Amino acid sequence: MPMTLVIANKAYSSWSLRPWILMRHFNIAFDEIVIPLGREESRAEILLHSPSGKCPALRDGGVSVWESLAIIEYLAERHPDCAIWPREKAARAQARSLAAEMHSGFVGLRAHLPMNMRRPVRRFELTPEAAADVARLEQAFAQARKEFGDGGTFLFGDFCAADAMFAPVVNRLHVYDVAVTPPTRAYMDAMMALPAWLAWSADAAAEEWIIEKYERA
Ligand SMILES: N[C@@H](CCC(=O)N[C@@H](CS)C(=O)NCC(=O)O)C(=O)O
Repeated sequence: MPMTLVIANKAYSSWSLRPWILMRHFNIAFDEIVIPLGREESRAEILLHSPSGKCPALRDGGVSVWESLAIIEYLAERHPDCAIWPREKAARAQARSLAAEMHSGFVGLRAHLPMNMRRPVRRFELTPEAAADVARLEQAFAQARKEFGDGGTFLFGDFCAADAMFAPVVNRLHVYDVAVTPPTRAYMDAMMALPAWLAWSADAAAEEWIIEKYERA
């Protein structure tokens, strides 16, 4: 029986995008349940699948996992055949550090520039906190690419869990037309050309739900 991934709106749910793009990219079979946020019944519906009341959540038979990063670790254990984390120890350590940094940080960017897959590209002034986050992102991307990126176009060469964690950031940098260096732009373009990215974007474009608070920026 395939696993079930419970996610929120594809237009807005950055945390949902992370495990989804990873599973799709690695051809890991799953069914999905989309629970649109912002309705009276949203929380009760999510709680049926996720004890935290937040998406994403993964169900694998009797196993239940929530929190995006825990889901990614579960997938890596379940599919040792897929290079979900880089195979090489030093690369893997850095990839895990970056994934954890993304999971717990970049609050200025996340709060100021919500992910919005349908937003037309339009410049939006950054707060100092968001600008500092962008500077750190670019530094982190450049370091990973320099040390470990030789074999491909992603942070550690081939697409891996660290890239999945940064996928929503790529949307933010793109749609808010953030000024970035050419290597960061090349990384963004590689991400946005992935079949899994295009599939998520198409589904997001087809969604009818609009949540005003994510449309203000
Ligand atoms: N730390 C969680 C964050 C999950 C999260 O905040 N999900 C949002 C959607 S992007 C959510 O479910 N919000 C529902 C709510 O807060 O009521 C993770 O990494 O999975």
